[in-house]
Amino acid sequence: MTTPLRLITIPVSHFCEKARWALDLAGIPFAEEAHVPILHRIHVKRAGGCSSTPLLISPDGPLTESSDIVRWCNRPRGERPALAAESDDAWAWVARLDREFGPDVRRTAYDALLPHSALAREFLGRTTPAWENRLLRLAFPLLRVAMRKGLAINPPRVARSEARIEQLLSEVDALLADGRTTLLGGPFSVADLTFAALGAPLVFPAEYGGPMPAIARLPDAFRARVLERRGRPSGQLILRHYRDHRRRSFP
Ligand SMILES: N[C@@H](CCC(=O)N[C@@H](CS)C(=O)NCC(=O)O)C(=O)O
Repeated sequence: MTTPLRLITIPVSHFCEKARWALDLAGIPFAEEAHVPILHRIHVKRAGGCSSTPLLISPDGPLTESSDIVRWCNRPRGERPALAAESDDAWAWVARLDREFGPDVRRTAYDALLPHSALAREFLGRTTPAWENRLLRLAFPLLRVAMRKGLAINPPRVARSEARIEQLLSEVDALLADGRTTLLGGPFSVADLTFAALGAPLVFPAEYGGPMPAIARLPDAFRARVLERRGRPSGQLILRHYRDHRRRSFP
C-alpha cells in the first residue's frame, strides 16, 4: 500500500482547498494535518516551509505554494494524462487569482465571520488536534486580533477587496456571455480549479473539501451576498465546477 503524502493545512483555507482538490483530482492519497491559524506555523516550519499553508511533503521535497502543488499533482503520471488542462493563458490566470483574488476573498469572508465567535471557533477548530482546539477556545479573542492584523482586515482594505472581487466577477460574467462553460472556453483547466477553489467562500459550494459553515448559519448580510453571488454566471461557474470536478466531500 502506498503511504499517503502529508498535507499541512489550515483546513478552512481556500488555498488549502486548491491543493486538496488537485490531489483528489489526481487520485493521490494524502493525509491532511489540519491546524489552527498561528499554531500552524510550528508545523509548517518543522516541515521545511516558511509560514503559509498548504504545504505538501512530496517525494520531491516540500512544496510550499498551492500552485506548485497543483502543478506537481497535475503532471502526467505513467499512462494517465494531466487531469486539468494547462497553457500559458491558464497559468497566467492562476497567478493573477493567487495574487489578488485569493487574499481579497479571504479578507472579506473573515471580516464577515470572525465577529461571530462560536461559528468561527467551530470552522477554525474542526479536524484540528484537541490541544489546539482547547487553546482556540481559550484564546480566540487574541487569535482574532492577530488574524485581523496579519490579514489586514480593516474597513478600508475590506472595501477595496470587495470592489476588486466585484470587478473580477463582472469580468468573468462577461466572458461567460458567449456561452463558454470554462474560463478559457476549452476543457476544465488549472485556471478553473483555482477560480473555483479561491472563489468558494463567495458561494459556499456543498462539495467544498474543508469545514465551511452551512449557508443557513451565515450572518444575514453576508448570507444575502452569498445567495446573490450564487445566482450570477460567475458564481454558477464555481458551483458547476464543484459539482462536475470536485471528487471528494468533507467527511
Ligand atoms: N501563495 C500562497 C498563499 C497561501 C496562503 O495565503 N495561505 C494562508 C491560508 S489561506 C496561510 O497559511 N496564512 C497564514 C500565514 O501565512 O501565516 C499559496 O498559494 O500557497
